[in-house]
Amino acid sequence: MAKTEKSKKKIINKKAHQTHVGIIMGSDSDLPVMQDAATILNEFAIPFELTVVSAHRTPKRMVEYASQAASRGLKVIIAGAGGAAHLPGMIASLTILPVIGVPIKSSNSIDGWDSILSILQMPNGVPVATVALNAAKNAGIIAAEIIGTSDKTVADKLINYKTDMEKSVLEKAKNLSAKWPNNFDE
Ligand code: RP5
Repeated sequence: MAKTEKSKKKIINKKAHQTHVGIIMGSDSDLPVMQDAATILNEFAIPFELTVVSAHRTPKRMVEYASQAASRGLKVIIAGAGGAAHLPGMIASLTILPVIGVPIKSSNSIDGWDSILSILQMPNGVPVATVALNAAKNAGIIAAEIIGTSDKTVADKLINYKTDMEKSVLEKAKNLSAKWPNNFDE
């Protein structure tokens, strides 16, 4: 292999090791929901990777992804799927990394409960931290909170995020009280 090719490969590998969160989904049709996790991780400047891994259509890829995740330097996996949503649970069965599951209301969902229960009702010993239906943003925030336990920069960003959220709600309450006075805020 030429020297430049070798060093290019080194740079790519180094980059892969810096990735802290793996966002995976059963199909690219899950992306409109799952991209909310990517957006919030970008806000917190947390490096992530995003790809399709299907429990049913690419079972070998799923086993490989889960088995290599920790040694590749990932700290958390966010897994989203719809319908018979086996991806998060199967990933959790193959890694000791925390797995956050995002139930998705997809084309093969009856009403979303199928996805929720497939991800939520895991047996003892193999937990999946399950967020609400389509709540990929919250999955991203939990991932950031996990990273934030050992990364002060991320922890500080989370504190700012929560402070901004509080300010915005207090502002809304203030605006409402101008038209709808309440004894609590008097
Ligand atoms: C699930 O089936 C995927 O996670 C997706 O939510 C759903 C539909 O997939 P496509 O048929 O759109 O590829 O495995």
